[in-house]
Amino acid sequence: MFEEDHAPVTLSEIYHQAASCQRTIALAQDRSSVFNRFQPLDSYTDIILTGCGSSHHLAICASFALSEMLQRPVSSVASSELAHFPDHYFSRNARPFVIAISRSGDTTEVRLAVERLQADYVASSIALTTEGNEVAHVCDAGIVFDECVERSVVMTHAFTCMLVGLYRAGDDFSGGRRAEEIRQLPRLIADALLKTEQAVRSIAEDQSISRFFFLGSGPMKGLADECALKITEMALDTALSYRTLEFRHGPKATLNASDQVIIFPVEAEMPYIDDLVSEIARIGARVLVVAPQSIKFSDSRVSSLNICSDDNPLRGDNLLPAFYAHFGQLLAYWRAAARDLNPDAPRHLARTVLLNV
Ligand code: F1P
Repeated sequence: MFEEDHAPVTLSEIYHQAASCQRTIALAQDRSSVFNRFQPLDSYTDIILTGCGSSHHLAICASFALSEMLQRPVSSVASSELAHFPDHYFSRNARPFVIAISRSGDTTEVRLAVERLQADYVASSIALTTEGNEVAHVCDAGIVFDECVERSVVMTHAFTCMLVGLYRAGDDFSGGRRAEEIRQLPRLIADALLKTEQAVRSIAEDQSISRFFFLGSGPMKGLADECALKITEMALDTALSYRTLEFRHGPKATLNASDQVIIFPVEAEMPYIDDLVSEIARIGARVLVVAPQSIKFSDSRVSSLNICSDDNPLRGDNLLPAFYAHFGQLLAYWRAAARDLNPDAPRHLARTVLLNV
């Protein structure tokens, strides 16, 4: 039986993310010397981020910010895919730079992916972890984000910190053009946490909602995936994630009036959001559009949430996932609480997932 007072770990880590992220930014200068060992980045044919679960999701988000900052394609692939199908992702003469992400630092598939890419492509690699040593041990260099070591089973503030650490590294490589925006992230998050909690609790506690759909494209797909994973892990509820417009290509067929759809729109798709939400509302499902500006919708089943307390200083979509990460964490936490589940102890889950190899 869940009792709020007895399950403080996950919630306190969620609430700690503004402070730990502030620390990530303070430490970024020292950490950039580790990234600088891999200069010049032009010597690599590919830059690829990899991880499992939440680490994979933050890799998806980061890959879009890094592509923009480095002005070249940066991709992200789940570690189990890279370990087992590397030639699908690289040409024969590739020389990749691999950024291997793992909160625990010990996840087997992440280590296997790095080892495979070293063996097949003489890949260079850096490990981003918060503790552990299996992944760092096989990489050429490592950065330990010890400001966000977690006791919770599910990843929360480590997601935000490692993502912000990657934003800073990418921005340092490209002349610091977005440093001021990144510097504002901890304040934005600190200002938003309570507002977000108030907004998500009514949804979390609404027992008439049977399923959650999270929609996002580009950098927001990693965020949508992460929100769905948080609900799945903490609240053991059905939560699915789709690319925003892909939702209309099939998944929409299953929609019911008891579903809650949450959309993180990107600028490029704003012209289509009105039609999409009307289509969903016509079926009877509820829609929440989370955006950095308030949007008015005529249908009472559609609402928008702007968690930014004043003018949004973040340009474009690419830095928003770190700002929004706490949304899914708080929604999942309070959904678990509403279902009498202890978010600190999700069933069948371990903090570190290992394979017998
Ligand atoms: C991340 C991960 C989490 C998941 C679970 C097991 O692994 O898969 O996403 O919530 O707790 O671990 P890592 O970041 O430690 O490699």
